[in-house]
Amino acid sequence: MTRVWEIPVHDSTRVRDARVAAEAACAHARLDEHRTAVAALVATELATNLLKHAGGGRLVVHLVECPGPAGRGPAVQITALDHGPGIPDVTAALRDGYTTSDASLGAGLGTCQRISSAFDLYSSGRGTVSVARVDQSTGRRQTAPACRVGGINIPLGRAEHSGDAYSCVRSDSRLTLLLADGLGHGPKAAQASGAAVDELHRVGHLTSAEILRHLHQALRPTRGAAVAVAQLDTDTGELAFAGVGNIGARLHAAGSWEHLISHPGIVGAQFPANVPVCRRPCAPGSLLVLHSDGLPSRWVPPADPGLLTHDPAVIAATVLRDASSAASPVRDDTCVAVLALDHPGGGP
Ligand SMILES: [Mn+2]
Repeated sequence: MTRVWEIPVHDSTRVRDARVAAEAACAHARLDEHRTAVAALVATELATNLLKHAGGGRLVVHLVECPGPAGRGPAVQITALDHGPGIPDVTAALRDGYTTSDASLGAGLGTCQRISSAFDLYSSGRGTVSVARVDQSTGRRQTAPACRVGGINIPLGRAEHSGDAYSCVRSDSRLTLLLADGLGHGPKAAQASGAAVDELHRVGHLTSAEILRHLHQALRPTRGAAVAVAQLDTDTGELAFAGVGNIGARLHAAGSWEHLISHPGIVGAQFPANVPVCRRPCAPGSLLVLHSDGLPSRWVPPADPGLLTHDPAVIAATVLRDASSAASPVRDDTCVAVLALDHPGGGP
């Protein structure tokens, strides 16, 4: 089940809440004292920045798996989202020791970047999204993998657990991204999507259609879920997508966006006799966005191609931020997961 801490940061008392949430998440992830101190410092800095530079925003802390080659343990992911004016000079802001005010007690974004296991930030006129991950590793990742996965998951009404879940497993040349939306929301929805993630880890070596059939059996004791499975063959670059129920999927390839369609049904309850599998060639630079129906289905893909080269969690959080508005409040758990295929050498 996906445990999430969401902290609206609109006054200075919430900075402490941000730190406490980061510490609680580290305890869940069994990170040591040093890494916990790192996460607490980063959460404090990002929350302080929301107040100082953006007139407030929100901080979302959750645990993510690190699908690294060594199968690392969980990481604490800290995401800060705001609708502020944006950072005029990101390069300068990320310089270690940089601060905009003499009175600042903050460590600065450069320090956050240096001490986190992974850190990325996207800033535009629509605001800033920062993502820091802290795991048990010391130092930064040496080599960039050929494809990267990241996401964000925000439960309805700041509930402790999200009824949505995403996960990614790798088995030889098969990299499989799953997004599950347990029916409704609340603990029973979280149980259903959690069961989907658990089963994925048992059957990640199978094809996307076979995985869905196994999930249907595994989810029978639960209330069921909408589930989509996107499987990339990292040798051939072919993506195989199959979904049952209402999971949104958009593929960005060769410069344009395409909807990938799921089949009606409920995994664990009403499984279709035949699940169509959609196959697409995916060149480096392609990007797949999966999302639950907490995100309005008519969300508009980001106009700035520069965003698409960022950390997948930053892309996911930016899509989520820009799709929701005060005029159409979110009525469900909302999860967005992104799979990005890197260009050789890691550049755009
Ligand atoms: Mn839903």
